[in-house]
Amino acid sequence: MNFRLVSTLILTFITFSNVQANDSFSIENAWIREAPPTISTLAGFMTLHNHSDQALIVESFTSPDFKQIELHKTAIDNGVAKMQKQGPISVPANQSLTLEPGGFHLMLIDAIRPLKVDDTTLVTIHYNGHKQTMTFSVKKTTGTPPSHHHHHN
Ligand SMILES: [Cu+2]
Repeated sequence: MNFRLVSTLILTFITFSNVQANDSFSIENAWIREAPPTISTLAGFMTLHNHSDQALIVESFTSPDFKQIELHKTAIDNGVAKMQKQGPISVPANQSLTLEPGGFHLMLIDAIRPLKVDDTTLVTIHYNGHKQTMTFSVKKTTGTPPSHHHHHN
């Protein structure tokens, strides 16, 4: 059986358990925080598991539904949450990186179509000179409101 077909079958199967994987890494709980329709820049989260024996260098992200995607990190500076754009990040061999509210997140900039709760979007992860497309689901906001997630350059 051809390798591409096998990976497609595996990917299709595990999407239902909320884990998506390829030979190098898997992602778990890939979600985008719902925002009011007037807000076109959204925050995305996931846990990235590198289950290979080499560093996973995540270079960039793209999606057909957003003009641009950046990797950000929220840090508290003098009591104020500020987001900093990150360059390519390295997840060491057999380690994980969690993107979660208050820490690392994807900044999905300028949505091309409105996304509501339960909608999904495809995000392509560019890593180690390869790419892998994963599905993110839009979920309701939990915890702190996304007030600091306005558009910024
Ligand atoms: Cu951000």
